[in-house]
Amino acid sequence: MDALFLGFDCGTQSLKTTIIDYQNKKIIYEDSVHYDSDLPHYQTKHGVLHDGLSKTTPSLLFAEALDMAFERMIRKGLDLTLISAVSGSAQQHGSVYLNERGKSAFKNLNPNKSLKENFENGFSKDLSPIWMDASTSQECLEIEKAVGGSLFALKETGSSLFERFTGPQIRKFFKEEPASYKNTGLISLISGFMSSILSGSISPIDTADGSGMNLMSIEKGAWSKPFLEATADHLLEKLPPLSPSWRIIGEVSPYFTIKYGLNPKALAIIWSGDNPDSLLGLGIAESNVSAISLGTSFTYFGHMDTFRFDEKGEGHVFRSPDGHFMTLNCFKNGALAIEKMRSLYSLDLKSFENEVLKAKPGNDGKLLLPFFETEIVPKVLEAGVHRFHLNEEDVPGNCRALLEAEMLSMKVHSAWMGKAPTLIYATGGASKNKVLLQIMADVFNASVIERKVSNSACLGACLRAAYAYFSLNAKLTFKSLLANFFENGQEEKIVPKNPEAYHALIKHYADLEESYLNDFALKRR
Ligand code: XUL
Repeated sequence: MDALFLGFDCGTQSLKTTIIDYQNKKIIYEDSVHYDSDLPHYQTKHGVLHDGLSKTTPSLLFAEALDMAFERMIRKGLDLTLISAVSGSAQQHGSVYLNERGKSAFKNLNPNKSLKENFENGFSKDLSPIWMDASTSQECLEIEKAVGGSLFALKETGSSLFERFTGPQIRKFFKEEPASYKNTGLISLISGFMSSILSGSISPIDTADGSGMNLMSIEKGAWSKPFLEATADHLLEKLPPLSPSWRIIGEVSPYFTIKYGLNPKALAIIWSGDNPDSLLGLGIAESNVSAISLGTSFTYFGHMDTFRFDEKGEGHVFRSPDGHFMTLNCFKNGALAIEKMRSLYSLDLKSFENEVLKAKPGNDGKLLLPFFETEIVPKVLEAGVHRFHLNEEDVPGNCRALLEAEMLSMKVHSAWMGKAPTLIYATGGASKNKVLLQIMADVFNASVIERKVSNSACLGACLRAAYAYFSLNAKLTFKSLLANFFENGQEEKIVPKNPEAYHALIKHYADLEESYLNDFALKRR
């Protein structure tokens, strides 16, 4: 019998479900529960309750969405006795706060009630702060000061202090609602909460998602004493343990077997974060392969065998779900900037690509800094497009300069990782733009393959579940697991054609960006 694996992705706006048939390399089911439209009583907007800088989602919503996802599988006639293992991904950083009642609910889930009823009155804080929250600047400063500076934070946790990270969020709760903090029996990530429901026990937090908390020693994969102490009193008592991302927690909770006919022998695998799982879902478990997600913003995913960090603190280093390390750099001026450039010259996508092709690779040294919007990497606080040796009237020059700048910036800001990729998987809407992919191949001097994966986080969760399941009986590597599932070698490969056109330009771009940022910093003094 073929083994089927069930994976979820508890995202910002929806809970997605995927089932894969691993042996036949097939996704056999995909669905999503949309929080705003399917669970309107929580009154979320795009999955979120907005209150100034504070961005939250009711924790009960996640539990209710899980029931709904199972109800839909049953309605579609799926036979859940065929599932061998279950796991999931969740939006990173978001936290769930349970009181003693909620903490003990996992092992006694009553199948005659809904998950919502099982967890009612089970929270010491009803709202989960999520990754969009930016209300903890003060707490970031306090923690940074207490531990001795941002360089130590980078070395110890893989990231400097960020508002959306869980530690600063916990500190804010501890300071503002001390009595509720005291009544908290368990603080988990959204991934840990969901994993606890599915396994019917208190699930550990996996070290990949745990890396997004500013609480974990990234090299040791263990809670960091100085960070625990700097964050809140008695924090260790309230946190679950940490564990690798392939941990089998046990068999699934009887709640799901009795209520939905899920295979009682199905294994509940620890959940992880959406970005770590996306790395697997894109097929990456080795350091010479990277992925670039070309969405509204562009995200660079890198894999590292050993821990390194970016001294500038622009990106993040997480544990990867295969036990190594990964990096994530988000560039806001991605497809959004291309759209703005197209509207500046009234070009549809095809004519934009034609304009780019009129100028030659390297653009005769014409460059632009593409900050149509403020930027995350590098940190740019004021929007503005800046041209060098380039006139605004030069349409081909501007169109090419934008795509080259986007790729040059990624190259420059991933250089700290040490090892350059020889293969890049391009994914997301703009990966259809073959002109952009050719520039990517040339700038990185790497082959580029378009990866058509609709939900890499869900797929990554299924693949992690498959790894844990198969590892019970055979010695397996993530690399071989991924190679068996993805039809590697069948896809069209874009190879570098003009890498030499960018050798000098990479340095020019880096110098230009640095001098622009220095000037800007001087002006603001
Ligand atoms: C990563 C981050 C987001 C969320 C989105 O650091 O904040 O990508 O994981 O779900």
